[in-house]
Amino acid sequence: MEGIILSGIGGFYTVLEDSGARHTLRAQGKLRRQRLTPLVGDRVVFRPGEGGQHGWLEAILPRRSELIRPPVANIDLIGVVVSAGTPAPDLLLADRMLMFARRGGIEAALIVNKCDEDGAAAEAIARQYAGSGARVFLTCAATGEGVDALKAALSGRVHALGGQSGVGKSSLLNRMYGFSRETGALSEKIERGKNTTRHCELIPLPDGGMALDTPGFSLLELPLCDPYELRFLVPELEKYEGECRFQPCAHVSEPGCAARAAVERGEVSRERWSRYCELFEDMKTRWRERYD
Ligand SMILES: Nc1nc2c(ncn2[C@@H]2O[C@H](COP(=O)(O)OP(=O)(O)OP(=O)(O)O)[C@@H](O)[C@H]2O)c(=O)[nH]1
Ligand SMILES: [Mg+2]
Ligand SMILES: [Zn+2]
Repeated sequence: MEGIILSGIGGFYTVLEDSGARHTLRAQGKLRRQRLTPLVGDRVVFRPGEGGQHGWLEAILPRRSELIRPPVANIDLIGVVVSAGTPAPDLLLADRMLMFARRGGIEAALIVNKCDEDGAAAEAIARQYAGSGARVFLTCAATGEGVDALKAALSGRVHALGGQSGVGKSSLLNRMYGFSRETGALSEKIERGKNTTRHCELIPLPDGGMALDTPGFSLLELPLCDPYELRFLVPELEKYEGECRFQPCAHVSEPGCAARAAVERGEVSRERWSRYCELFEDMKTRWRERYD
């Protein structure tokens, strides 16, 4: 039989069969020995259990896409959620997530939530990302503002919301789809670890799409690569490929850099560019030390 993994908790996977039936499965030892970790969103081949017993997950079908954080397979679109108020937006994290998505060929959207807390900050973030290739949405899960436009863009697609804890991922899903997923104030999450989403969960929607709620995170390291490859993951900079005096040009501090000139003219966001430079320098160090 074939189905899709909706969730995986403590080694037990809930799989939705195409007919609508749900099954509880464990991964066969074969998969573990091959170090194949099933991900939420995976299409799998399985043998159902009998008499109240769990069944066995036998094979993972080829993935259309794959992300590490959040750990999900086969999504069409990742919504990178940041808050315009609290928690203070970690835009370096958002940039890394966008780079991951681009590397994996997954469409990305930037969702600036909690616009009610600081409208001016929300607008400023939106401006930074205007050339990023990600569609930008300004939302307020508390009042519902901007949520319809987001819902329309996600309609019929397999989409995950990811980002820091407390930015309102679960709240946005509740608002868009009438779910009652647990949400909680940041202070509760930090102090008592309460009301936080702990597992990735895929939720089929009536419009044929699927929504994924994922746990918040704050650490994300880009996979090791030649630092000169990073420039292809930043659409604003990639636009100037081949126009710089030196080739290849990292668009960091080279003289005669066309991308850098565009930053000076105000055509490329200076904030986005400086964060890219930071990521480039980090990667340069990791690349140099890769055999240590
Ligand atoms: N003012 C305001 N508060 C919001 C908004 N959206 C969510 N919140 C609140 O922010 C807190 C965190 O929301 P959650 O939906 O739990 O955040 P999350 O991103 O799912 O967090 P994790 O599950 O820990 O990753 C809750 O107290 C929400 O009520 C918003 O647009 N405006
Ligand atoms: Mg949540
Ligand atoms: Zn350049």
